Amino acid sequence: MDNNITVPKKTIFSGVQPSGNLTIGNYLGAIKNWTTLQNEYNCIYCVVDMHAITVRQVPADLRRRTYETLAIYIAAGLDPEKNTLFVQSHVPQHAVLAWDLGCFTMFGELSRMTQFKDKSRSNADNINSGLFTYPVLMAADILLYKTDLVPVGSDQKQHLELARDIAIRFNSIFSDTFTIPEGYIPKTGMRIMSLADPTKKMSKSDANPNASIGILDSKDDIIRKFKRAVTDSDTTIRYADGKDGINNLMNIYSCFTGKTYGEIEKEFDGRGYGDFKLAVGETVADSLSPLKTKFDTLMKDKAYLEDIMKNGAFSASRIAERTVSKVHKKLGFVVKS
Ligand code: AQP
Repeated sequence: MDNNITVPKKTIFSGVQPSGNLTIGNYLGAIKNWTTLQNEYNCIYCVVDMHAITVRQVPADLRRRTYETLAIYIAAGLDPEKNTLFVQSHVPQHAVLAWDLGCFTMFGELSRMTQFKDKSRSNADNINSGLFTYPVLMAADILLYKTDLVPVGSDQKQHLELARDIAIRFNSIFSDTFTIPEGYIPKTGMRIMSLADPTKKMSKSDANPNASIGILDSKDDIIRKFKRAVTDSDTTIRYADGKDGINNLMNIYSCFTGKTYGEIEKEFDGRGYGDFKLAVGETVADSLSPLKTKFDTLMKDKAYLEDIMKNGAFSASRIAERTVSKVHKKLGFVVKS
């Protein structure tokens, strides 16, 4: 029996838009889970700046947040030696493949995307075609790297399903080209909701600063925002239908402490919402504190961050170029001599 057979690691791809101050939704729904995957998988994590411009950005803020997002990845525990970390616009094949895939994506499919509908409502003065074709660029991001698994929050499930449909469609027309990606959606932290309206997801671009908890918020701000979190008029801390605000706080508390809902209910038996909100605020702030310290150190060393961006883009480009040239051959494009 041959004991030297090594099974190639599966590839994981994911990213966050530098479109605002990253929230605990981005942390619990995405980044925190990525850190548990880096030893077992071939991980590629991108700062998706091209996605961010589907909504108007202030250029200086976008630039700063791109550095910050990369620094948060590393501060959260992603080792640049083990993961490919890069900035999307540094690998132009993302845009090239997005164009190709757009020609295999139906208008009706994009019209059904709930994020497009939500963002059109919140950006009524700027419903640009990039906002509409956002899922095609996301499909290109994923399919460029032969991605097996995509760890995203449940809010991105619909986009991931579309990426799979596009890949299956392309493969069935042109023979096997793309790996069909699977979702890797965490059981806990799946969907962190807004503190101002717990029926809506927490978003970094929410205009109301009290609706979200930023990963880099100060302890005082975190506690203050949790104290103001919208809850119901009941007084007992229990997870139940119709208690969206408390359910959300229990989910957040559970993600940071590892406690089950039953354990949380027991811990706060006979105590009021005020006590519970304070405990959630303190726990979240204390848990994020080491990340913030590391982030501050990293942000003082731009050259280090730029080095990581450069190395990451180099590794990513090598794979992306191969995929694009394969796709172009299949499409019938003349290969550049
Ligand atoms: N509230 C959330 N709960 C769980 N997961 C979430 N994610 C985002 N919000 C939540 C996950 O974070 C990853 C990166 O998201 P993104 O930046 O690419 O886009 P998004 O989903 O649109 O995130 P935001 O914060 O809502 O950004 P804006 O406000 O700019 O649109 C994804 O894996 C997502 O699932």
